[in-house]
Amino acid sequence: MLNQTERTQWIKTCGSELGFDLVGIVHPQSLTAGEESVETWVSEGRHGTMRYLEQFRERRERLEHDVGGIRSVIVLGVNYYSGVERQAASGEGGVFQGRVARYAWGRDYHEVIGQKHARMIERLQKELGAEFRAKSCVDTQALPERYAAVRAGFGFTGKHTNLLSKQYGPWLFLSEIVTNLDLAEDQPAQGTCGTCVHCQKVCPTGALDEDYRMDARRCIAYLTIEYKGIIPREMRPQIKDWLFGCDECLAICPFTAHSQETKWPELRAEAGAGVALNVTELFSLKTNSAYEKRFEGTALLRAGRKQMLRNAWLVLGNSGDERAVPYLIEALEDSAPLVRLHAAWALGRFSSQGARDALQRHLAVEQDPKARQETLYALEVGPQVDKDRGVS
Ligand code: B12
Ligand code: SF4
Ligand code: SF4
Repeated sequence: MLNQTERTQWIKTCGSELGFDLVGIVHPQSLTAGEESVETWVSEGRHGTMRYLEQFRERRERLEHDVGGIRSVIVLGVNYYSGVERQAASGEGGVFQGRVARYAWGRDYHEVIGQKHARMIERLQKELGAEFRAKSCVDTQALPERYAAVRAGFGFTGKHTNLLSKQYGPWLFLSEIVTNLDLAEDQPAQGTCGTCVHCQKVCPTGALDEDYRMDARRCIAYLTIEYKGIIPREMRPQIKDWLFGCDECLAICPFTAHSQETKWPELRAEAGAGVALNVTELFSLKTNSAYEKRFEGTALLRAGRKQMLRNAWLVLGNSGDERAVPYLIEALEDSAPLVRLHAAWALGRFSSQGARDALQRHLAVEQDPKARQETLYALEVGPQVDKDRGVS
C-alpha cells in the first residue's frame, strides 16, 4: 500500500510516461481565489456572449457530484509549440492565406488530450481499485485552469493572462483529472512580467486593457471563434489576416525564448488544419456537412461554416488585393445574411469599378435589413478605406 507521497509520485510518473510535459497537484480549496476572479470577470460582462461561463458555480457543483467529492486536482500541461513563426500573409500567387492560431494547427487538443486522460484514468483505476473516482477535464469544465496551473507550480500568469512556463514559454495546453484521492499538493510557482508591456502594446484591438485581465469582447480569438454574430465594424480592419484565433500577444512575449518543439505529433501543423488556410478553398465547401468533413478532428469545427466564411471575407477585405474582388462578389449570393453582410463590407474596402458596381447591383436585391445597411455603408466609405491603408 503506497503512502500519500509515494502515491503522488507514482501518479506524476504515470502522467510523464503518457507524454504529459508537466504534472502537478493542487487541492480544490486552493482554487477559490481563481474561481472568484472568473466570477468577477463574468459579472463585469467581459465574457461577452460566452454564456456557459455564467453557470460556473452550478457546473462546478455538478463536477464535484460526479466525482463524489473532489480532494485533488491533477493538473497536466502539454507543450504544443511546433516551430514556424509566421506564415506569409494573403495574396501569394492568387492564393489568399488566412492565419490560424497555433493552438488549432494540429488535431483538436480536446480529443487528443481527452484520449490520453482516458488511458491515464484506466491505469490508475487498475492500480487503485474501486475506491478511485476521477473525471477528465479539458478546457470545458468549470475549473480556472490557468490559476490551477500556477498553484500546481507550472509558472505564473503573464499580463496577456496566459500561463508562462520557464520550461515551455506560453505554448501550453492545460487540463486536469479531478479525483477523490488525497494527494500531496505542490508549491505555487513565482514569477512576474516586471515592467514589460509588449503584449498590451501589440494587441491589435486593445483587449488587454488592464494588467493580467482582458476584455474578451475585443479579443480576436473571441471574435473569430466564440462569437457568432456581426463583428463590430471598428474591429474588422484590426483582425487583418487572422482567420481563426490570434497569437499576437503570445508571439511577442519574451518568454517564447523558452519554447521547445512539442513531443506530440498530433499537435503539429502537418497533422491537422495547418498554420494557414487558403481562404478561397472555403468556397468549395458549400454545405455545413462539407465543412465538417473537411475540418473533422480539428478545433476549426468550433466555428461553423458561416462564421468561418464571415472571417474569411474580412481577411480578403483586409488584404487590399484586387484579386479578392471576384470571390467577394460571389459571396454576396450566399444564403446567409451574416456572410453577405461581411462580404459587402469587404467589397467596400476596394474602390475599383467592379467592386462598386457589384455593391450597387446587390443593393437592389438585398432583403436583409442589416446586410442592406452594410451595403449602403460600403458604397459610401470605399475611398476612406484606401486612406486607412495609406493609399493616396
Ligand atoms: C474563456 C476562454 C477564452 C476567452 C477569454 C480569455 C481570457 N483571457 O479569459 C477567449 C476566447 C478570448 C480565449 C482566448 C484564448 N485562449 Co482560452 N480559454 C478560455 C477558458 C475556457 C476560460 C478562461 C476564463 O475563465 N477566463 C476568465 C478569466 C478571469 O480567468 P483566467 O483566464 O483563468 O484568469 C486568471 C488570471 O487572469 C489570474 N489573474 C486574474 N487577475 C490577476 C491579477 C494578478 C496580479 C495576477 C498575477 C493574476 C491574475 O487569475 C485568473 C483566475 O484563474 C480557458 C479554459 C479554462 N477552463 O480555464 C481557456 C484557456 C485559458 N485558453 C487557452 C488558449 C490557448 C487561448 C488562446 C491562446 C487561443 C488562441 N490563440 O486563439 C487565446 C489567448 C488569448 C489571451 N490573451 O488570453 C488556454 C491557455 C493556456 C495557457 N498557457 O495559459 C486555456 C487554459 C485552455 C486550455 N485548456 O489550455 N480563451
Ligand atoms: S489574442 Fe490577439 S486580440 Fe486577443 S488579447 Fe491577444 S493580441 Fe489581443
Ligand atoms: S509580453 Fe511581457 S508583459 Fe506580456 S506576458 Fe509576456 S512578459 Fe508579461
